[in-house]
Amino acid sequence: MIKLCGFAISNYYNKVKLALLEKDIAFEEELVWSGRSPELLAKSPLGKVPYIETPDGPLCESQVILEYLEDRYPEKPLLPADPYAAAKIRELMTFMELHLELIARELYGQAFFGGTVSEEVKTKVEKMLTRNIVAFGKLAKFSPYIAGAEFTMADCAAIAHLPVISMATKAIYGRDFLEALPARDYGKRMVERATVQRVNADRKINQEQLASRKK
Ligand SMILES: N[C@@H](CCC(=O)N[C@@H](CS)C(=O)NCC(=O)O)C(=O)O
Repeated sequence: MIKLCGFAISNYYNKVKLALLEKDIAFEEELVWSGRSPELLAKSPLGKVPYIETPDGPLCESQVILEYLEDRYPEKPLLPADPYAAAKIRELMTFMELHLELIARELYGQAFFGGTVSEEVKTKVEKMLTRNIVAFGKLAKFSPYIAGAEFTMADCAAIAHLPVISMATKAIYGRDFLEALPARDYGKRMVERATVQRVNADRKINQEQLASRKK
C-alpha cells in the first residue's frame, strides 16, 4: 500500500493527498516533519515533504508523485487522454508552482511562522507575483474547475496552493493578490467536495499538533 509521509499543514502534502483521495487509491499516512535527519534524507534527499513509500521504494517531489500515481493507478484519471489537453493541465500546474507558489513562499516565514521578511524581498515578491498572477489568469479557467469542465490534477494543486497565496499576500501587503481572479468562489465550490473536507479537517488537527510541538 502507498504510504504518504509528511505533515498535513503542508500544501504540497495536501496536493498529493487530494490526488490519492480523488483517485480512490488506498493509502496510509505517516506524520513526518521536514528536517535533516539521516532517515528522512535517505528518502527525500532535500529533507522536504511530502514523499511516498511505494512497494518499489520511496519517491519525493509532489509533481513526480502525482505523475507516478497517474501511471500506476490509471483507473480514475486526473489527466485527459489527449496529449495536448494533458500538457495544458501540466502547464497550469507549472505556473501555479513555479511562478506563484514558489515566489509567494518567500513570505511564509513572516505571514505564518512569526518570522520577518525584509522590505527588499517584499518589494521583489510583489513585483513578480503581480506580473505572474496576470499571466496565470490567462491560463486558468475556473469554469467550474481550474482548467475547465473536468476536475484534474491541476485542481489538486490549486486547492492546496491558492488559499495559501491569498492568505500570505493578505498578511504581508493587506491585500489578497488573487482578488482579481474568481479564486474565492472557486475555493468555496471545491470545499463542497468530501475529499477537500477531509484534507481541511486533517490540516486543523495537524495545526494543533504543530502548536503543541512548539510549546
Ligand atoms: N518541490 C517540492 C516542495 C515541497 C516543500 O517545499 N515542502 C515543504 C513543506 S510545505 C518542506 O518540506 N519544507 C522544508 C524544507 O524545505 O526544508 C514538492 O513539490 O514536493
